[in-house]
Amino acid sequence: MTDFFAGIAPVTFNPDAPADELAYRHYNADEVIAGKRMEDHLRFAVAWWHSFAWPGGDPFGGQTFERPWFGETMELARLKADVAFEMFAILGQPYYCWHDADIRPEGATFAESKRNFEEIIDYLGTKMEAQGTKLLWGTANLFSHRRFMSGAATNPDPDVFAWSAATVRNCLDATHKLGGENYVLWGGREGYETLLNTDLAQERAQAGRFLQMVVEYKHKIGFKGAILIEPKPQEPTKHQYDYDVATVYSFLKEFGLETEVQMNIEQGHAILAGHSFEHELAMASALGIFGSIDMNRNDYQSGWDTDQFPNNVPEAALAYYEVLKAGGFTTGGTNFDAKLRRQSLDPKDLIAAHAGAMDVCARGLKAAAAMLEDGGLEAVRKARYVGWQRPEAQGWLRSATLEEVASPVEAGQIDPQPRSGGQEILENYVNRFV
Ligand code: XLS
Ligand code: NI
Ligand code: NI
Repeated sequence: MTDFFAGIAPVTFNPDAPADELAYRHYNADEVIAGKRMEDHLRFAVAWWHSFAWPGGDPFGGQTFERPWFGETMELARLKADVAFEMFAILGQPYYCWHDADIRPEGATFAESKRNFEEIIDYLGTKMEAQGTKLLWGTANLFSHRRFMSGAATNPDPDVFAWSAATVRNCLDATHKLGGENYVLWGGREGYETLLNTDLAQERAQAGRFLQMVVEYKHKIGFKGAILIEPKPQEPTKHQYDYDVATVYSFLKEFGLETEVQMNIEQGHAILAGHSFEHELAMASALGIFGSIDMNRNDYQSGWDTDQFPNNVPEAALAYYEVLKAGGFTTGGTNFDAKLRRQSLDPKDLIAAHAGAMDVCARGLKAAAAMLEDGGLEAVRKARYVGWQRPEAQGWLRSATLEEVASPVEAGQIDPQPRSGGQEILENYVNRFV
């Protein structure tokens, strides 16, 4: 037992807790919403990197956090794990996620990094078993080290492609070993800064082959979890290949992977791409590739990935509305890929951030479930498309030619009459639930 969270009791559901007390005021793990326990709907996960590895730097200043486990030794890596699992015990969330680089010190050689990693994986395995915390997903950090500065799978240098393959293989093995439910690939530096030195077609082909190999390997080792791609339009590179859900889908189609790979959609990335979160969720669901979410928002004024904890209930409600409409999570969940603000120094800030975010999601989920049950939005949506029930209109979508569809118009039988979209009425409707 470390003393990092000394004096902080486990957070429990208590809607009447005094204002200054850490408590869940909305997240009640066992409460049944739309036929399922809240915990099983939301499937919360803590992200190791932001909470335990990030030192609090920004482009103008370095470390603000002073954590006793900072440093590149195995002993400190184990201390970091001890503290992480103490936080999991306080929060009681069922899952967590890691990158290899978050949990193990980098070695001088590939072999040394691998040894460090495998040792820590066993350490985590013991802790997971003792505590019952599960791995939502594992992933490889193929973007921080300078060897990845020009990309991982899309690097002009095939040696970096090979290094990346070896790294993903180890991370997939480890995820499998720990019973992880998904494996994520976020295209960290899979993109480019300038076309002046970039062969875009070559790099896309490399990325496609790489992903095929990952999927082949997943089947070879019998990993039953989902392979998830996490789209992001820019940052760190100016043009990321995995721009948004629609872009990734066309990429998957090109490489024959659209039934093998699903999406991990991050709210902040959706915003960077000029979309709303719910747009990206609805798009993934429409394309049959919805998987999981990273529930961290961006600031609407600054155009980068600020990775803030969610605190906007109406936004969360619209997001979970799409999640529920998509049938809810299967292997996926709600990962807080979110970091504290760099002035939030105290251990208590870490707990408050997660507990508050879980409450925001819980309120969003409850509102979403209530809207679905009420059926108001779905009834209006259905009525709006009712014309397509006409047999003639259905035929147009099946086999009619352009001239056949045109003929009733030519014959003066069709004269479209505009109808109100009723957006404000629907916005008022949503407002009743949030
Ligand atoms: C960065 C991404 C990253 C992924 C995991 O913007 O969100 O944190 O979730 O590599
Ligand atoms: Ni992100
Ligand atoms: Ni993310």
